[in-house]
Amino acid sequence: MTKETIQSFCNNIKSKFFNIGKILASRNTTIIFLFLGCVGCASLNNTTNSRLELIKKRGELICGVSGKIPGFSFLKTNGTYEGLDIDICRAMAAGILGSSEKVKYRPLTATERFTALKTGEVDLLSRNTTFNLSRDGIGGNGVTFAPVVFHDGQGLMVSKVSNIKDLTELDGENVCVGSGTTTEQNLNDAFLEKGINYTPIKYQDLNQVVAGYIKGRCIAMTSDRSQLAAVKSSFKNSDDHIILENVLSKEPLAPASLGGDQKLSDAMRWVIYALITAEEYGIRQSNIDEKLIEARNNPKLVTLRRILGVDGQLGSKVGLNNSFVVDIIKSTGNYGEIYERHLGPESKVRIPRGLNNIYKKGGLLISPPMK
Ligand SMILES: N[C@@H](CCC(=O)N[C@@H](CS)C(=O)NCC(=O)O)C(=O)O
Repeated sequence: MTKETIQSFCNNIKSKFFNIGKILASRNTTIIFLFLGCVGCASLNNTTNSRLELIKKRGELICGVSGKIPGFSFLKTNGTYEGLDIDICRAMAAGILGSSEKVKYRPLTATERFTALKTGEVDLLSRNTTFNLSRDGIGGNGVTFAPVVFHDGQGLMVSKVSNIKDLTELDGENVCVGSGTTTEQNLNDAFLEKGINYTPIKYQDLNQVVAGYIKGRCIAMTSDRSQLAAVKSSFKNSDDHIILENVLSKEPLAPASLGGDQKLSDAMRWVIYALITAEEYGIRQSNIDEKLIEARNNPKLVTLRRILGVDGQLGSKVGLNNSFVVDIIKSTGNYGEIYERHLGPESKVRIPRGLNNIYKKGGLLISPPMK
């Protein structure tokens, strides 16, 4: 194109826009305002467009879970789910919708989970999912993690008769592992670093890993230690198996939502923090009504009043009802109560709280201030 043709092309465009402007102005100036208004609407939509609104409109939360891990998420014979991950879904529903009953559970394999988030099949994952850089980053899976709900580590289980006491004794052996997991990668890293040769026998889900191990396809099975404890507890001859002392990795398990949705991730984050804060302040399912009366009657109880939504309107700042902490605690109890129910000494799985205690009791669970 010559300089002249570019010039005449530009003039042409300019005059066309000028003419359209004139026509619009002469016909009806309100059209211009409507047009500008719509531009405003579009950008407003972009900022309010969140899965959180969709969940509220639908009146139901769709939670992606495993469904196969006793103590975490397990489908009972009566068709209902139970476990720590399930109670996290129930707490989310109580916080977002005011009722812990408004949840639908979608069982997902490890490989299916991130696709299910991406396609919108589920609103969030509460599925023994390890928080790591590759999953968090936009260049990776691009999900947003809520605070960690269970600090785990990878382990190995062997039968007692194998006489294996340490992972170095697994040289030249087969190890059963689930694919699409951090477990697969950690196994490779840990064994490579120690110069141990092994053959991974890969399966799609936990049940298959266990079946492979029981059938003797491998001498050891590896997974998060919580899953190994859950599996071990489900064996009739539980004492015939041991979980080795070796911890191969850090596996901080956290709920996750699709990245780039601040409204939903804010809401999820503060539901988890509400569970932890409530434990810190001794707010329990059994005393929540008393605590609420106490807070309402005593203006000096500023912290309690804020947490329970008597003052401060904290919930509305993260897209939740101001009574969200009360709604959650009435439904599930605090984090400690959830833990005791599914993993405590009276439960079937029984995992000592250790790192999963609140910081005041030597654990890693801490909530930023609710203020
Ligand atoms: N925390 C690890 C592993 C979690 C995991 O999904 N493990 C496998 C078992 S090896 C699994 O699918 N477990 C539950 C199931 O089978 O539904 C991760 O996030 O990758």
